[in-house]
Amino acid sequence: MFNLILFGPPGSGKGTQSEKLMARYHLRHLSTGDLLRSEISRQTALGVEAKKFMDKGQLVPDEVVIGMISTVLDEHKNATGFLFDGFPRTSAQAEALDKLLEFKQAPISVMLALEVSEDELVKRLLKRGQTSGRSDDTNEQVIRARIEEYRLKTEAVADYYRQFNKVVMVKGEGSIEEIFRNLCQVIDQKKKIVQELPEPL
Ligand code: B4P
Repeated sequence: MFNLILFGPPGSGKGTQSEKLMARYHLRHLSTGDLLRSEISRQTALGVEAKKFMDKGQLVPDEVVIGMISTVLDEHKNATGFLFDGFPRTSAQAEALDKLLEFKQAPISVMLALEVSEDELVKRLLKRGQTSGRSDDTNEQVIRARIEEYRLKTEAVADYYRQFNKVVMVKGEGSIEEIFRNLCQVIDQKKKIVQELPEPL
């Protein structure tokens, strides 16, 4: 099983690159942002609660997100690997994910961290806001609050995986194709290493 995390600030290209990576590597895409937006559009109790936080640019509470991920992992027991997009976003989520994956004896293989300047992030998200209908993309104050949440609570998640030597930084500015090629290069290398490892006893 090959599990990877696509990491980076809001607007760094996680959703965009996930679409392409999923098609190439046949991984199951698991985007907490998409899952939460689906709960919102179905007006479930979870969605109503999550919307209050998302509209302000804040992270949704850990217990809500972890419960949601645990359910999806259970629903896809036979997946050949997962691409985690936008999760984990706090150290508590990272620890919970490791525990969930421990049962499957399938730890995270690599975290790919996209690096993009703040000005570029704001520009991209405001542009997406013109067409996406996403309320969290239309207001610059909310966008800046999301970036601030990232700096305060999410950036530390990279440090968590760094202690296991799992983080690879990738430049997230340039053309979408160019960034995709760089991501694929890292994945192909890592996959080769994983395939060469002996099966667990
Ligand atoms: P997410 O849905 O995860 O989305 P995001 O971080 O806003 O953006 P993403 O990084 O995927 O966007 P992309 O760059 O692809 O989160 C939304 C909210 O949900 C969070 O604020 C939070 O409230 C909540 N949430 C989600 N997960 C959570 C969790 N685990 N815990 C708690 N709360 C959680 O796209 C941005 C734009 O850039 C696009 O328009 C794209 O076309 C463009 N773009 C991409 N690559 C480009 C490039 N190379 N050049 C130019 N433009 C590019």
